[in-house]
Amino acid sequence: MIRYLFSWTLLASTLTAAALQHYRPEQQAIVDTTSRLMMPNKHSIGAGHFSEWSRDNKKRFFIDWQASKESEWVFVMGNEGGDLDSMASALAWAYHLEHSTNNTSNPIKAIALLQTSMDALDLRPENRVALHNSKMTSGHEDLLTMDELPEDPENLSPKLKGIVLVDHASPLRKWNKAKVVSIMDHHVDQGTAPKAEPRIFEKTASCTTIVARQMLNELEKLPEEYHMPHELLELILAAIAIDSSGLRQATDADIQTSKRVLDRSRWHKRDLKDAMKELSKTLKKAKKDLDHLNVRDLLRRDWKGDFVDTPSPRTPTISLGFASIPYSLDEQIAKTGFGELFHWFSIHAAWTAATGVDIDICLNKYKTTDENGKKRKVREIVLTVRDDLRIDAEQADSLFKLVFEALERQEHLGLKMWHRAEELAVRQMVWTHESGAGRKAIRPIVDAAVMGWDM
Ligand SMILES: [Mn+2]
Repeated sequence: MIRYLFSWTLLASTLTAAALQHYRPEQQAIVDTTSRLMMPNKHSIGAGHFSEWSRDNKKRFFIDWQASKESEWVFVMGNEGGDLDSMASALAWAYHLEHSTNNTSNPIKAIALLQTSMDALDLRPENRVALHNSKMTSGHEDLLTMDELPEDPENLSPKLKGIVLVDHASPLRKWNKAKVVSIMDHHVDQGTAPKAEPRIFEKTASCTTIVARQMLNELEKLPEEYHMPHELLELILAAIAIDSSGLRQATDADIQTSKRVLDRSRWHKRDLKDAMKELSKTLKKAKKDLDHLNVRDLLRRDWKGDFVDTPSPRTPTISLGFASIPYSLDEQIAKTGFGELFHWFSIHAAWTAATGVDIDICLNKYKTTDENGKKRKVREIVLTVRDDLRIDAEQADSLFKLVFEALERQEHLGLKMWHRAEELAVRQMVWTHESGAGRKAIRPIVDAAVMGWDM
């Protein structure tokens, strides 16, 4: 059965070490050397066909980059949250692009890019379990991550043949200059790249469903099918299973596609719903196993951010970040070295400084039981604004006030002051609420406020 893999390895990034010197981490997911997850240990090379392809694919990309042939490559990228859906979608489509065009007059070189740093992948234990089950190399060395890019995305993007977006609707600002050749997504269509092909938006539980269905449709039309490794099929099933809670919250497309994938996998004799339920149970259990993570890890684990344009002539773009953390602020404070409020805010400030974020919002959630024994789901919003990156103290004060008021105006959120709010410093605020609104709801409110900021 499924086992955890406790064998970590440090990335021996000899191929990219020189290039990384020219790399500007402040615009990127940062190269984090502090994570205690990166313990050097026994190296375990992936045994599967899929791992072999993935490693060879990455090697070929670095060799081509060194020879200034990056223009031959298509990047297939998921969103920067780097969850299992983004990872499986990107890997599946890159594999498909290469293999389906292999024996044609127009072979495509395609590589999956995971938009997190390599060690951030370990902050998602469910990804670790799924990759291990798919016999991938430990430490994710088969996969290309942001901290391994030999060039800044701003410079690299116009040189690439193109990018394929999976599991997000429009590219992050730093990829703006790349040609978007295809989009497959289950978020809201933002009208990006109207001529992309394929260009599919559909409300499925998992984006991997859309990618796998397209892949199988095209595969079945080929004069001769290429080899579809069972490790990839199982990775696809894992992504769909976790996003659909074992097909309990699935669309018809999720169900039909996972059936097609299952039929080609080693589990073809198993009942679809049983297999998916079991997968989901194992992965969800792994996903909850976060108690070993420190505050910095929790801040990085599920973080999404980008630049937002403002009408301000002085500061036309602001960097905005959103973390989702499944612990209360009190629990997080208890995890800090000193176990005190000041230490949480200093760890947080070190993270936003390193990431170059002007406004950072942490969305915490936790469960509690009230005096009547009733379970309640509580959420917190932590708002902070820095005055030492793109904006000065006066601008930061006005930006803080603007976002503060924009959030407090949302009566449906029912924001209440956090019980220790009076201990907070300037440009720090914490609220609690039980409205159920998560990042999908909060982010547009903050984005809209910042887009109207002019100072
Ligand atoms: Mn998704």
